[in-house]
Amino acid sequence: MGKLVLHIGNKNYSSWSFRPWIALKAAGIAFEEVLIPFDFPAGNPRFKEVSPTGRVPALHHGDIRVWESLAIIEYAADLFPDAGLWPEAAGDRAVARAVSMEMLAGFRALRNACPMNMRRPVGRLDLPRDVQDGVAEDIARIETIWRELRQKSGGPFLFGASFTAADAMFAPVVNRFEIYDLVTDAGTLDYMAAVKAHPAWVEWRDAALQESWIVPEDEADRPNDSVPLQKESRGDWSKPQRACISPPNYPISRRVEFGINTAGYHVLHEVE
Ligand SMILES: N[C@@H](CCC(=O)N[C@@H](CS)C(=O)NCC(=O)O)C(=O)O
Repeated sequence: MGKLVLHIGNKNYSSWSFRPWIALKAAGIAFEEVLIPFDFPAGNPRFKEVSPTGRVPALHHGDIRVWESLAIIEYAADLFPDAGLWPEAAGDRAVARAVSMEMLAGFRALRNACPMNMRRPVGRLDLPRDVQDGVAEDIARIETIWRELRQKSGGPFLFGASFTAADAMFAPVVNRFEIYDLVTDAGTLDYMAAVKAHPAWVEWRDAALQESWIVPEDEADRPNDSVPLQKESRGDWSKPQRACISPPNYPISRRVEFGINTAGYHVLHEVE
């Protein structure tokens, strides 16, 4: 069997890349990873070379190209039926696929307002009321899924002792719940702790923390256009991580360097 090559985006931000990556890792399936960073304002043109949608993740296996996170997981499960990507019992497998599909197709309010961000310090967002309501609805449904499945399986993961593809599909939500301080339920926090302790999670997170790219659109705390740019002296930054990029909606004459520090997100410098 030829090697599997998984093309992914930044580990700090790319929630869809994270899903098949952690599913394959946790199942012990060997693959090579190619990281293509989101370091261009209008998306990286290399995404189009590896994926027909111009989006990552994308899996290459010889001549075969598979895009869409869940399709990648299904392809791997076809290749490695004994790897335990899905739960063993047919009924459990059906439910695992159903909740994975819910994740793939839904929870848009949460996904839009609260992007995955492995290095963001924990802190609540000040969201407009209508956005908050949508996010709260998504959180309630996800907590119900997690609670019911773990009650039935005995946990610590959704389908019992092993981390499955369903856990992988929700892994980025664990990060969102944590960094935006969205949940307090003991069972939810217990599930999050189990996922975060998984060696595959730790490996991804540690690599994410080494990255220096800043993607303004994925920084929930970014200043928006109605807020005047906050200029800061570079000297004030004890350990700045910065990238010379501009959001796509900024006129080219207002190219800016962005930076992030423990207090959050700031514009460092405006480039003429
Ligand atoms: N439904 C797709 C979503 C893929 C997706 O939106 N990927 C993002 C990264 S997390 C992307 O490639 N964005 C680049 C762009 O939109 O230019 C999947 O499940 O794989």
